[in-house]
This record gives sequence, C-alpha cells and structure tokens, in this order.
Amino acid sequence: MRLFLIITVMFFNSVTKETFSQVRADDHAPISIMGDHYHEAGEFMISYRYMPMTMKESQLGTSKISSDLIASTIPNRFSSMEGQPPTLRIVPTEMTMNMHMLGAMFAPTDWLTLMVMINKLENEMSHLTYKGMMGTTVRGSFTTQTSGIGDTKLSSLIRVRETQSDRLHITAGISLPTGELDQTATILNPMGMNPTIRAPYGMQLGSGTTDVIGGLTYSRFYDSWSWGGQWLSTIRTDTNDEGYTLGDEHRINGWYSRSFASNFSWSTRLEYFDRAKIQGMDSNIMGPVQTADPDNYGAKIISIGLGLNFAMENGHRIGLEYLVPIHQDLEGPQLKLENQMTLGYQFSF
Ligand SMILES: [Cu+2]
Repeated sequence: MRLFLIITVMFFNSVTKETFSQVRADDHAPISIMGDHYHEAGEFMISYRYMPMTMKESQLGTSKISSDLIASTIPNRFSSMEGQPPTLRIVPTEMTMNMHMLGAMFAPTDWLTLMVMINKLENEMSHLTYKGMMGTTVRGSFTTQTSGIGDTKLSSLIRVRETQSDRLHITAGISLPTGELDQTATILNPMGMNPTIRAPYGMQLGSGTTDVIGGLTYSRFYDSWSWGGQWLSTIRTDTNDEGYTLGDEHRINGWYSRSFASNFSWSTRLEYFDRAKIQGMDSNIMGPVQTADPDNYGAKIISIGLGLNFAMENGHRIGLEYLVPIHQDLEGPQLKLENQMTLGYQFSF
C-alpha cells in the first residue's frame, strides 16, 4: 500500500511537472509582434489576427490642430491648378483600419522557419467639407470606404542563437505588391457635388512595390518572466506604377512578460515606430485635403501596450493586446493615432 502511494505521488508529480514545463504562455512575444518566434524542424503553425486601429482628430507636429484652423490656414498644395482653393477645404476627422491577417509558418530545418502572411484591409475615413473657396462654414460631412487584400509578406526566420534561457533570430523577407492602388471614393466637395475620385494614399491597400523586410529578434527567459526586443524594418526599393514610393518603416519594440496561473501571461510593451513621407506622386490623387499631399505621411510614434496570452498544451494559443500612443510627431496635418488592438489565435502542430 505504502509503495503504491509513493508510486502514485511520484506519477502525479511527474505529470504536473511535465504539464507545467511543456508550455509557457510568455514563450511568444505580445500578439501584435510579427515573426517573434521560430519553430523546430517539421513544425507548422497557422494563425489569424484581427487588428483594428483608430485615428482621430488632426495633429501638426506634436500639437493638435482643429478642423477650422486647417481649413483657414493650411495651404492647398494644388492651389495653382484651375478651380482649386488656396487652403484645404476637406478635413478628415476619423479613420478606422481593420486588418484581418492570416499567417502560416513552417520549419524545414531547425535553423530556418518560413513564414507567409496575407491580409485583408477594411478602411473607413470620415470628413468634414467646408463651403466654397474660403471661410469656416461647414457644408457637410461624408465617409469613404476601401477594402480588399493587402500586400503579402514572405519571410525567413533564421536562428542565430538558442540556449536554455535565450534566443536570437534574424528576419529576412519580401513584401509582394498584392494590394491595389486604384481604390476610389465618392466625396462631398466644397461646391456641394459628389464626384467619385481616386482615394488618397492612406486609403489604398498596398505599396505597389516589392519591399525588403529585415529584422532582429531577441528573447530571454527566466523562471516566471521574460523579456524581449525586436527591430523590424520595411524598405521600399522601387517606384510603383502610379509614380510614388511609400516611406520606409522602422519599428523597435521591447517587452516584458510575466506568467501567472500556469497557462497565462500578461505583458507590457514599448514601441517606437518611424515612417518616412511619400516620395513622388500619383497624378490621380488631387484635392484640397491633407491626405492628398504626399508630404503629410511621415510619422514618429511611441506607444505602450498591455497584453494577455493564453497557451494550451496541445498547441493552441490566444493573445490579446491593446496599444495606445504616448508621443507622436506627425509631418504635416495628419489624423493622430488613437489606439490599436490585436486579437489573435495561433495553432502549431
Ligand atoms: Cu509560429
């Protein structure tokens, strides 16, 4: 009997130990971080992420600017063209971008994991239209929408270092121009008409160029907590068919995660995001609105995030992260970032 008890205790001890050591929720970075981990030879992973983002009210540099002030003081880049007013007359008030992202990962060998990501975008922008050529009399408001497949990203995650307590890998990839650049929008113009014109740069679905993706990810693990950092850049190498190049993007992230209740972890994250302005111009994008000016796309944004991760022993994971900006410096008047969220599911087998 005593022997039986000892064996039983030993058995359960080993089972629980096994169960606890097999999975840790903080093994992955906060869910918004792309390509944060690699896999072992023969492993597959599929994932789905829902990523809504909200932008609201305009900012010039680091200070807020009202719609009335934009309409009465910001020069219209196209004012020399016939019928164009001297200042901006249409002001965006809010934008939402919802991204649905499907991902797949596969590791042919231990040192290499291949990753593909396709996404569907749903953009919506609300505007205020001012009457005529000058003044701050509002004519009305309107909302435009664009949606479709965005650019497709193919990446290699190359393992550089792996020990019991830390990991380092390189990300090298390309972004293929699968997103369309000729989305249109029906607007309300200052004269009260409703023409359908090409939607501005920020409402288009892709870059139109094959872009290079490069990055480095480091993670370090302790008994019940971990931290990590990632640099990830998207570099444009060409001019698209419409005659412009989107700005290069750089992201630097640092995160801290803590395990709790065996299958959960919470995380906090600091992100620095830098995007250069657009070079060149699409001759079909024109009008007295800040979004039609390629110079109004550069941004430097620092955000903080709070996240929750849940991991199961059989390969299923769920992650949620909420991100708010704490500092943003925007070139030209631009809608300022309000918040971002990511809800994601991953399954590896
Ligand atoms: Cu994976």
